[in-house]
Amino acid sequence: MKKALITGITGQDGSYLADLLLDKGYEVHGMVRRSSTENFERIAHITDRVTLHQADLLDELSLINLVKLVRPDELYNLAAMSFVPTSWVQPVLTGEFTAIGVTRVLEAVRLVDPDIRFYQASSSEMFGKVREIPQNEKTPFHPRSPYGVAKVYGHMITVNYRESYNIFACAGILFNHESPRRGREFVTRKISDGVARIKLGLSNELRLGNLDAERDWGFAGDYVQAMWLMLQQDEPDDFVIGAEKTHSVRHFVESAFAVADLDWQKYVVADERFLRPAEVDSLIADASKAHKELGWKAEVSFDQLVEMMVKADIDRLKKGA
Ligand code: NAP
Ligand code: G4F
Repeated sequence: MKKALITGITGQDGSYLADLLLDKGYEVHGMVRRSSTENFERIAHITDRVTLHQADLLDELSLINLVKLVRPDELYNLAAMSFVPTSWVQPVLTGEFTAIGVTRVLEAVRLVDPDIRFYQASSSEMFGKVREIPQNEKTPFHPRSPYGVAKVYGHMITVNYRESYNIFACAGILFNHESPRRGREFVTRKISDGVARIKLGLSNELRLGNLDAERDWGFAGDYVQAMWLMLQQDEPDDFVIGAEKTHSVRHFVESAFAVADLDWQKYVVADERFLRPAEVDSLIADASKAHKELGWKAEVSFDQLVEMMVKADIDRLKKGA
């Protein structure tokens, strides 16, 4: 039985990846940080099938001890401060988690067992003010937020540990991926939750920022498959993972309100508080390398994703959750 260790198991991707690895027969271990209240909502359905351990991206010794204790075959580093607007409010902490945290995890791998296969959650935010359309593995980076800058560091240190120490380290450059388990502050979930509240009479407006921004959105359940595939290859490498279609936030809004038979223009209010100091205007992936070498492609379409998220939020709110 193969053993996997997931940092960030309580997050959206960590929970889908744990589901996938359990289905594949892995022994799954998850790293969680200490909190005064438990935050296991997304993994509630599998807490009896995974082993959770406390450690923190800020604490090197806790990471070394964790890797020593678990001795995984594969380590998926998904933990990070992942919300772009917060990265302007807490730029130093974002760097500690999302940039230096990657080095701390890699050091734990190098010191304890350099044969552990390592996955780093890199991001399309690294492309930022894009230098070419669509974006592939060779597109230069131009991040537009402290989060994007931190992810560039995490990406390059992963490449560097592969080149310096021959560690099987891969980085997946993932474009935006969403689901009913997405954090409610991210725009897609904010919209699906907002539509559900309006539909059920719990709210009468949805306040949003830049409706013109364009993202390449896919379903998180599809994207964790790509993470696993990267660690099953003969050689470590980096891959762009995306749906290869871009849509504006406005189009997501229109589609989500349409699922609930509502006219979005009656409810959406422009709110400057949600504008960013510097914006990533438009992202679209060229995932041809992943198609060719991993045999991966996005299965869930944009329309299916929007419908899945809106219906899940309506069902959840009807149950009073
Ligand atoms: P998420 O839902 O925000 O989950 C982040 C996870 O990191 C949570 O489990 C969180 O734990 C954990 N974490 C944060 N700081 C930590 C620390 N100091 N020590 C230990 N754990 C810590 O993010 P996601 O959407 O699943 O994304 C997973 C990864 O992929 C992130 O690195 C993100 O930056 C990256 N990424 C995401 C996307 C996307 O579209 N979703 C695209 C590209 C890259 P708590 O539950 O305790 O907060
Ligand atoms: O949903 P978002 O907050 O995601 P963003 O900034 O693209 O980042 C996500 O995807 C990255 C991959 O490219 C990940 F690395 C990162 O961890 C995260 O998962 O915002 C998407 C777009 C932005 O252009 C934003 O300006 O939606 C626009 N937007 C408009 N109104 C809003 C809002 N975003 C949020 N969060 N809230 C709004 O009210």
